[in-house]
This record gives sequence, structure tokens and C-alpha cells, in this order.
Amino acid sequence: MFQRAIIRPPGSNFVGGLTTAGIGLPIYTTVLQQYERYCVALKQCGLALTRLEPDPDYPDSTFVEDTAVLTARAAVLARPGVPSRMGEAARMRDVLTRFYPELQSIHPPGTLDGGDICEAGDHFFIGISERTNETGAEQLAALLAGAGYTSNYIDIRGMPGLLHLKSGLAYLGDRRLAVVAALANRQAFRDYDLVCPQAGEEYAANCLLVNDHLLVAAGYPAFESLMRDLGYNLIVLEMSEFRKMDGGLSCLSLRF
Ligand code: CIR
Repeated sequence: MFQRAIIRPPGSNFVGGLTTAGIGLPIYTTVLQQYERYCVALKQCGLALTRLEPDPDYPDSTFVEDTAVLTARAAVLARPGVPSRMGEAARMRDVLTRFYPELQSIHPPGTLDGGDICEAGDHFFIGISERTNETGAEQLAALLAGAGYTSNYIDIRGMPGLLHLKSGLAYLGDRRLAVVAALANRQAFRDYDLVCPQAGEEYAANCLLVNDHLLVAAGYPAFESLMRDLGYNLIVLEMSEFRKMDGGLSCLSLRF
């Protein structure tokens, strides 16, 4: 069970962040509305929120997930793989050491974005992407192994629409994964039940299981009804403005 989430509200600089989506610029008032609903949803899932201040130096810093990997037995400070975001991790260090005095770190030349790391019980899928390099992935795998976790690598380099592994993958509990069709044939997933969003609904794969609820993005009706049929207790959230910046439900919090 998760008990807490660290969040950092989007600042007025949010629209200046990185994006490849090509679907327009976010409207800041709508960003804030969607964000507050997301926070309410996390509280509804039973989480206590540690709410940081918006950071005027880092427009992408609301995507806090990318700064760390938090687990029940270990915590690792990430080392974001794009220059404009690298300083975000340092600003998270003090917050994290309050909860994890034994915080470990990814070191140069390793780079790693938390969005590339998908926890599935005691196993982790580690994405190798434009942001997370092989060295960063190997460092994390070794740190996780030291804490008794297994892992394997999923190379997503060059796959359109997948900034991070979790842009197309989520763990749904009970050895079930939501995964985009383009990743579904990977050997690493062979012992899992796979649920694939239909063509046109790929964004919905970035859903988020938080205790007794599954957070899903609004606007993907086929995926939503599939999840309802599987018995999940859904909270449906409008995410349009975060999608414009390549972000989704998992990126906006660090849960532990
Ligand atoms: C970026 O390009 O880094 C941000 N605009 C979006 C980060 C989304 N994070 C995530 O999927 N974990």
C-alpha cells in the first residue's frame, strides 16, 4: 500500500517545458484545474501529499516522477537524461532524505529518468530510452538487486510516441500489465496478462494503480470500459493539458 506522494504543482512557466506531442500549448488555468483534481484523486486513494513549491527554474519539474525511483526497500535519486531537467534531481534530494536517509544515486555517465522505471511487485522493468542510458539502467539494476529486487531492460529507443517506458506500460497488480501493442511482443512480458489499449487509445496505457483505485485518463472509452469490466475501481481524470507536454498520470507524483 502507498501512504504518501510527493508532488510539485506546475508553475506559470509550465508551457515552456519540453514537448514533442505537437498538439498545441497548454492553457495554464486548465492545467491548474486538472492538477487539483489529480491531487484530490491521490487523497481519495488514501495518500498524504507532500506538496512542494512550483520551481521557476524548471518548467518540467511538475513531472516529479522523473527525479527518483522509490520502492519499499530502497530509494534512488535519478539523473535526468536531458540537460534542461538535470538540476531537478538535486532539488529533490533534501525532500527525499527526510523519508529515505539511505538515499542512493545514479552517477555520471549514467542517466536515468524515473518515468522509465516500471515496478511490478518485486520485479522492475527498466526502460532504455533517449533519456535513460545503458549505464544508468545498469546502475539501477545493481542497486535494486542489492535490495532484493529483480529487473530486466526494455529498449524503447526509436519507438514513436514513447518518451518513457511508462508512456506505454503500467503495472495493474496480479501479474497484469497495460501495455501498448508496439511493446506487447517483448519477451520480458511473456509471463504476464497483457491488456492493450486499442489503436488510437495508446495514451491510456499510462494509467496508475494507487491502492484500491486505478487512475485512468479521460477520453479513452474503450480502455475505460475494459478496465471497468476487469473490476477496477476507476477514477477518470482529464489529462489533456499534461499530454500536450508529453506527460501523464504517473509522471505527476512520486508515490511510496
Ligand atoms: C519531458 O519531456 O521531460 C516532460 N515534458 C515530460 C515528462 C513526462 N514524464 C514522464 O513520463 N515520466
